[in-house]
Amino acid sequence: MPTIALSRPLPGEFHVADADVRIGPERGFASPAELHEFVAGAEAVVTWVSERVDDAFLDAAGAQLKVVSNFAVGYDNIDVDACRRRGIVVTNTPDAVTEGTADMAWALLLAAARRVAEADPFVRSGAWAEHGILGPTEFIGRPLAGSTLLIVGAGRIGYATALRSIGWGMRVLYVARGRKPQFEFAPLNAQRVDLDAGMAEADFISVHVPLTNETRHLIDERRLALVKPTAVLVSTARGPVIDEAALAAALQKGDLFAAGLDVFEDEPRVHPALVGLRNAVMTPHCGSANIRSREMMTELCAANISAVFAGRPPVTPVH
Ligand code: 8YV
Repeated sequence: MPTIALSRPLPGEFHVADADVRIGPERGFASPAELHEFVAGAEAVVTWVSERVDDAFLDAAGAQLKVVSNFAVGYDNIDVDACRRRGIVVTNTPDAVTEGTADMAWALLLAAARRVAEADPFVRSGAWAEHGILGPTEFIGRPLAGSTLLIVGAGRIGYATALRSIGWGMRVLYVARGRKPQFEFAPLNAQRVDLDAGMAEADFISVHVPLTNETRHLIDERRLALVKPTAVLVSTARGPVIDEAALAAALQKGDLFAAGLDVFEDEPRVHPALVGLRNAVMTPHCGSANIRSREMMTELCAANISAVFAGRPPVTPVH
């Protein structure tokens, strides 16, 4: 029987017929060496975004490895070329994460615009009781209705995030390498712009590009200088797409109103300058952490592995 190594326990039903399933610890392995030892001899592995799948991983797993099934839509943790060279199939979990991540983009956007992360400790700590009833100009946030939303990266999650803006009657701009009909037709009627123009025009900016050599520090000091001082920037993509130090400096100077981040350059560490900022709302890379998304991710990983074991094309291969 083939062995499947899940680097962590997964929520929901992971079912692959006639296979032994080996399950790693809830928090993952403390070091790559321990992970490498765990995957040795497996025909399939299910990996987490923080786990690097490179030549050292593949050597440790062994020549019998057929498929790397990443428990994520993003696969910047995987050396896809190294897998291809060895004839190993790589799969990811598109669609499954879409709704959960788009919800998180909105959770951050609303929290940042309406200063929720600042307001909560104000109430909880007793500071409100001490301060007294708020005056009419305190805890003022940014209005959403009728504002302009820029979607950077017009894939599935970008689209689902844009669709949610309809409730606020927002105008949608998008940045993509080519035109995206689904963005330009109803109900979004969005307009494609280049990134610099979009950054300058938007009231809300939501980042959804994958991490590649081209998107590393796509949002850097120069681009942050283009945004309106009233703008809100959120990212549920990958930390290194934004230059975190430059973002912290811009937030500190008031070059933008607020930011909401679910992803960071050196997870689980956060740039120290961000930690003290009251206009930064932060969550611990948990965009897809809603139960339906996570259960679908599990099922998709199992379906991809089952297909490869049966000699069929995987459901969601990474090319
Ligand atoms: C993570 C993600 O997989 O899908 C992605 O690319 O980043 C998330 O869904 C999840 O948070 C586990 O790390």
